[in-house]
Amino acid sequence: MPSNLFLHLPDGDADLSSVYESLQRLQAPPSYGVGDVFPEAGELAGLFFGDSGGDDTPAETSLLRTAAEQEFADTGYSPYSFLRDQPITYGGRETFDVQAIRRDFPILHQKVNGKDLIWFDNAATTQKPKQVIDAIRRYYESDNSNIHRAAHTLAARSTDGYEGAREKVRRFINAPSAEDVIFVRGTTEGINLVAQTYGRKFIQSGDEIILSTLDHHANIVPWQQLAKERGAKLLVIPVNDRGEVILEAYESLLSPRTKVVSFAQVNNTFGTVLPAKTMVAMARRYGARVLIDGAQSIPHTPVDVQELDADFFVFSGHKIYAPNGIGVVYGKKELLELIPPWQGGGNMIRDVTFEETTFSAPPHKFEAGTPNVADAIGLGAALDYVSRTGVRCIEKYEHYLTEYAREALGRVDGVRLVGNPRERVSVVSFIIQGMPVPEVGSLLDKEGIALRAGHHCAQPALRALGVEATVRPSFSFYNTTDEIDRLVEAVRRIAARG
Ligand code: C6P
Repeated sequence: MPSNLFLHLPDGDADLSSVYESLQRLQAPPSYGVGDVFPEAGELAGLFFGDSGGDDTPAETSLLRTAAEQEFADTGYSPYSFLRDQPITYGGRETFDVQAIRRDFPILHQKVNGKDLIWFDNAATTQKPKQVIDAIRRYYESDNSNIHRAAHTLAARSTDGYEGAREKVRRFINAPSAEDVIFVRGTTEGINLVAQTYGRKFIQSGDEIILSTLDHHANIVPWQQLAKERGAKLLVIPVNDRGEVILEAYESLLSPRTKVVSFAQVNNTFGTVLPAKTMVAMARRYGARVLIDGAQSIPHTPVDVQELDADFFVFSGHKIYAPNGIGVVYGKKELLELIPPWQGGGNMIRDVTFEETTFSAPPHKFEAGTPNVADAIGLGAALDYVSRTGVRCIEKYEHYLTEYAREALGRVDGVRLVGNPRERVSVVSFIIQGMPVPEVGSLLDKEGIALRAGHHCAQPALRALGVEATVRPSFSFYNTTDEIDRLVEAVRRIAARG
């Protein structure tokens, strides 16, 4: 049973010291302590004071909630907990109500193969709330125009929408300036951009680039291509049997020859959360530049690029409830100014003659041609949606779902969980003894359950744990334990046949 209890603060400026004092006064069960304060972007702040991941009873959780409700009765702050998937109401207001969230996602409400659709393929892509769909429709119905160039009203509206979305991204990842945020098609394009600009300019023969065994192919192939072209060497951080990077081995790979370290903050096959901040600090000691692939971290954990201190942070919009075809490269200003443009064309120049071109300042220097305005606006709407829901709340709820699924799947005869990282999020990988992975995927599809069954574009990671493929349910905050129960039942039936 989950034990997480939160406090929704109605605005980000709440007097947190008085909240702390009130929490200290609570007659909480001994297993609870006051945790950290998590001011969220936008209107929500959250305060977590549960025993994360513990196995406290519902009675204990309910006791604490009642105490919290009394303590905060006059403040307007709303304590709530994740007790199964029941909506928790406080002061007549529902707080984290998964059913209300689900109503925002039209695609979830359909039958597939005669069964209610269960979308457990969130690591591949997330579904879109109507707020995002509406933002895109509104844009095409009333504002569509090319940007930055024309004097007319629609161009001004489109430009404002596009640049407004850039500011929303800046706020979401806490970049120092919107000028540090470049729009691209997605993570893959973002990593290629950095490899082809920073990499081509600064990587020399004999230099070393460090990657992790847990990386997606998108963070392997571009660096491999660059290394071949420049005569550089790729070194790979190994993993242990749990599917965690071995930090001592990473330390021993680092040297003055290390020019770039690039790794996924969250792995897409086992859900491993890497100690990104520590890994960046370790690379810094050797003067290496660091790229963090945030494709799987951005939807599940708060990201603060200044705290991480990475030189580049890239992610895809479609993994965080935004449309396909839009993504982000954050880069430190001094680097973006130093590195050459990637592609040439309109929208990125100051002046062009047939002899010479001078380029715009970042970020426009990296955005040649007509950009994907509508989907950038959709990304802004998605980040608004996630911020309103509360990144910390999402993280805690998804952690709960992941642990619930791991525990239940692990108890099914014939199921072997693959990977057991101690810090993990959203993903469970498993195989069923004697059953080919693709067949399990097809059988689950017949039950209306969509998930990925294969190598997940992370073959080295899977091979390091001795398998070629797994079945991979991956969770979002619109999923429920009832859906997980249905998956587990289906897996039980399949395993019994195999
Ligand atoms: N992983 C998955 O099912 P793009 O395709 O550019 O949006 O994202 C690529 C990518 C990069 N890094 C990581 C860690 C990823 O997980 C992904 C995409 C999907 O796991 C599709 S293969």
